[in-house]
Amino acid sequence: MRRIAVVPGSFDPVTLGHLDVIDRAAGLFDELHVLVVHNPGKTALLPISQRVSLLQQAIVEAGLPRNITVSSWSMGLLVDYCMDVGASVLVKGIRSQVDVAYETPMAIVNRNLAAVETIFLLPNPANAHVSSSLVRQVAALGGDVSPYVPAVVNRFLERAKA
Ligand code: COD
Repeated sequence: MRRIAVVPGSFDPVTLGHLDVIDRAAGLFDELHVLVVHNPGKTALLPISQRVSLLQQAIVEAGLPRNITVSSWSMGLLVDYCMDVGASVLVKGIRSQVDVAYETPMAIVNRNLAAVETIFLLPNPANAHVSSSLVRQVAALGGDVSPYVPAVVNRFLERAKA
C-alpha cells in the first residue's frame, strides 16, 4: 500500500523552515502533498495561487525529492482533501509549546473526523525561529529576509519592493 501524507499550511510565503519539514517528510512517505490552505485567523500577504507557484519553484530550486506535489484547497475540511487523495497522515512542524497548543486540538479532531493521524516533526534548530509572519513583518519594513526564505521567494519580495 502506498504511504501518502499531506503537509498543510498557509505558506504565506514559504520559508526555509517549511522546506526543511517538506524535505524530511518526503523521505518518510511514498507520496507527499503540500497543500496551501487559507488560514482565516491570519491576514494574507500573497494570493493562494502565488503561494503555490513560489512553493513549486522553491521545491525545484532546492532539488527536493520528486514525490512531492503542490496544490491548494478551499472546499472544506482538511481531512476531506486527505480522503480525496488517499492520505492517512498529516505532517506538521512543531517549533514551540505555542505550536503544540495550537496543533494538538486539531490533531485530535482530525483523527475523530476521519481517522487521519497527525505526526509532528521538530524543526532544524537553524530554522526554529523562522515563521512566515516574521518574514512578512521584516519584508514590510524593508529588511533583509534572505536568511529565512528560499532564493526564489527573496527575489520575488525584492521585486515587490521596487
Ligand atoms: N520549522 C518547522 N516547522 C515550521 C516552521 C519552521 N520554521 N514554520 C512553520 N512550520 C510549520 C507550522 O508549525 C505548521 O505545521 C506548518 O509549518 C505550516 O505553517 P503555516 O504558518 O504556513 O500555516 P498555518 O499554521 O497557518 O496552518 C494553516 C492550516 C490551515 C493548515 C491550519 O490552520 C489547519 O490545519 N487548519 C485545519 C482546517 C480544518 O480542517 N479544520 C477543522 C478540523 S481541525
